Amino acid sequence: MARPELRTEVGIVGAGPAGLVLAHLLHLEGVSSIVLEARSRDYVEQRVRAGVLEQRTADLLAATGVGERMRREGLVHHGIELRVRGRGCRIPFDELTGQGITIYGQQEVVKDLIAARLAAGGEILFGVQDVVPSHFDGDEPRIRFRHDGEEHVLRCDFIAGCDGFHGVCRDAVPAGALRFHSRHHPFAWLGILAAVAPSTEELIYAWHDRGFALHSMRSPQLSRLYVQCDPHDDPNAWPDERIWEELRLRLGREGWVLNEGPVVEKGITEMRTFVTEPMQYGRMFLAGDAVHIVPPTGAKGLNLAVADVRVLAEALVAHYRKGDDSLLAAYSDNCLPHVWHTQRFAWWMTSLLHRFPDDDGYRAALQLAELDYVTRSRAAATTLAENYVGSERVVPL
Ligand code: RFL
Ligand code: PHB
Repeated sequence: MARPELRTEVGIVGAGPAGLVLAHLLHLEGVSSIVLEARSRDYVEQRVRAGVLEQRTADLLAATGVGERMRREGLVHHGIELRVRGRGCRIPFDELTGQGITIYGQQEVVKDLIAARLAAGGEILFGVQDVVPSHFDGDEPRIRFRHDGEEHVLRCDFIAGCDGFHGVCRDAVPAGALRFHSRHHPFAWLGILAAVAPSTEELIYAWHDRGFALHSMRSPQLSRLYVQCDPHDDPNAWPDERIWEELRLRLGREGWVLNEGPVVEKGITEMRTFVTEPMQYGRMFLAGDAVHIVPPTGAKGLNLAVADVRVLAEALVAHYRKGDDSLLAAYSDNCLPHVWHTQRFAWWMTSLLHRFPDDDGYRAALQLAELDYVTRSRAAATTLAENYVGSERVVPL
């Protein structure tokens, strides 16, 4: 039996960083929304993903009242180390750019945003099924879905498709209206979360003959580490001892000891590059991983999702406050320059640091020369630093 219809101004699909930040920003400006999320609250609050917040992202969370725990528990870093065949070189972000990054798990950001939305009386429906957005080519978009075994229809003025790469909103747009750019990389990351104090104060990105490795962290008691692996590898082929051995080899530096401890989470992440153009169709606006994926080497996905929804929130607020739809019409054009700049940086970091299976030695030699240049030249180091910490949003020329 169909239940009474629900109504809101902006129907948001997905309670990841994009959907939750959008709902929060709209609420602060008096625009109503309902968030529909396929997973349970517990699941989205435990999903281990990103860890690096650009200064702009951290500043936005703080300025909009959801940064209190991040300020207390987040780790502010002022640089990273590039470690090449056992030699380390620090890229001092603060000295080169005056900015830093904050290490704070994506799931912590998600927890803080959910708590803030619910405390403010916001509606997030978890565990919804069979979400079908429709009628967004006209003035009365709808989202059909099932919740607790009942059919519902959410009527709204606009739909925000924030449902990630595997969501339904992008695919609901008529065939041919969007263009896709997609690349698969010939490697993947095996990531672990280990209950042990990090062996480093700042992140270490390592180039090694055996492949890339990354030492990150989540807290003074929790290390997050990655090794480059084959995209077809079975995680079972990577028992803990093999992972630690690769990490010791790839991250190794004389006099430096890698702390090892119980592995509490393990997973393989494929490396994908993906961009959708345009990012809108009628009254459907797509944001975050639903429209673009960057390989994780530049630590940008979450930050890019937040950058999109800032533009979208401003455009929706202009519609409701001033009856001005010009920013909505220009949403995609206003986002894409920043999306492509971010793609370029993530591609550059990825190409610089990974071993390519078909390399006959030429690519590795170029990578080593480039890494040498980045560590010798202040200009080259600044290029890395200013992209990593995240510039102001790149706007159309
Ligand atoms: P999300 O986080 O995927 O959220 C989408 C939400 O939509 C829900 N959903 C649906 N809901 C209703 N109906 C449906 N049909 C639905 N289909 C899906 C999903 O359950 C989910 O809750 O996308 P969003 O919000 O765009 O956020 C993007 C980020 O999650 C992503 O870009 C980052 O995690 C990428 N990333 C990193 N980004 C950074 O900025 N810094 C990093 O250090 C960083 N490290 C990483 C990363 C991603 C990684 N993995 C696992 C892909 C490290 C890794 C290993
Ligand atoms: C992480 O902490 O999970 C992390 C850090 C840096 C990256 C990617 C992931 O480039």
